[in-house]
Amino acid sequence: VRIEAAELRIVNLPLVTPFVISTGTMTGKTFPLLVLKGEGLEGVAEGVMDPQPDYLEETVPGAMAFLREQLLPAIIGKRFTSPYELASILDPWRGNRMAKAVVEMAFWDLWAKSLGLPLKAALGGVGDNVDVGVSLGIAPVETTLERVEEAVANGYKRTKLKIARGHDVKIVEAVRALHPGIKLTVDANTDYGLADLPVLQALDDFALDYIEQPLAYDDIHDHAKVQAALKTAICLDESIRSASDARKALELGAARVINIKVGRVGGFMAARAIHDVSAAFGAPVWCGGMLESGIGRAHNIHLATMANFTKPGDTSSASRYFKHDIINERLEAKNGRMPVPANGPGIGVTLDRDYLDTVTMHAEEIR
Ligand code: OSB
Ligand code: MG
Repeated sequence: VRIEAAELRIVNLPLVTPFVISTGTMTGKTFPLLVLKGEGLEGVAEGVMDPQPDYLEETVPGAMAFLREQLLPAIIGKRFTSPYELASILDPWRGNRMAKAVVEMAFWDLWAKSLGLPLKAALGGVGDNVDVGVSLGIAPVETTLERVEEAVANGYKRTKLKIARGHDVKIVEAVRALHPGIKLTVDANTDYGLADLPVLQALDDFALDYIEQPLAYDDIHDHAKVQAALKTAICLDESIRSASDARKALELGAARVINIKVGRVGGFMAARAIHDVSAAFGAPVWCGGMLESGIGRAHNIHLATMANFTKPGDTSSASRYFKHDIINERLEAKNGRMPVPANGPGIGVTLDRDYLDTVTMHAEEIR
């Protein structure tokens, strides 16, 4: 496909409820939206960077400048016969994985559409739906218990509790007391250090499926020390940027489970490589989320159809986050299973351009 032009926007969607994690509170979701145009088709993707660098280093303003001034001009007007060819432009550049992922993911959508294939087929995934769970933000015990009750009643296959120092053992204990049998996990988003090992060891007694990202976003080594001191598996999210990171983490015993976010690792080529190296180590993976709109959510669901995504992902119903989505389709899970969107080839969802215009903060055309 020849990429003829790009439409680049900043979108802001209000969240139904504020989402609180150890690094801060989100009341809305602000993200770059990219449409790549070529041969009468459109490939769409969104970026997962935050306005401020509080999850990883990349930011919305930084990504917008890089996309506008360097990345998009480097690919517009060129023909790429597959994502492998596009990688030859993206790979030599260091870092900026979230910005590269927006372009790479939009190209996969465009390419799959040019082949008339659903994205999952282009990726090598199978199936019409994927297992999903919920991610519950930090909240008082009573609120959390209500949210867990609701998630369980809706049939979600796993409940993930966000934790932070001082908001950990008590909350897990309260949830476990009422729900002894559910698949339960916690996500610290990097809030702990090696000195907090006793707290992590206290969490070891609650039959958690895994403890996600207890230590620093740029650490692998110290996670190996913590993993050696726990029965519970560690799952790495922020620390895994590439297949090489995954290989090192699994080799060192720093984790036994990997959270793959296609938007975090630079796109589907990297996501698939992490999936494959994890499978080679016998380590299950699952598909994480970043409170994406329907566009990023659709990409995530297609990714999660690959064979080694054996644990429930974070791609729960869009209505849990947004009153109104920017797509025409409704991405809603039933009994803990999220249907793979299939309204046409590629990601299988379509932009609701009228609503999109009302939530667009900024728009530009690059050619
Ligand atoms: O660590 O998985 C995370 C949301 C924002 C930033 C980081 C994370 C999350 C989530 C939300 O857990 C998952 C979702 O999209 O539902
Ligand atoms: Mg996480």
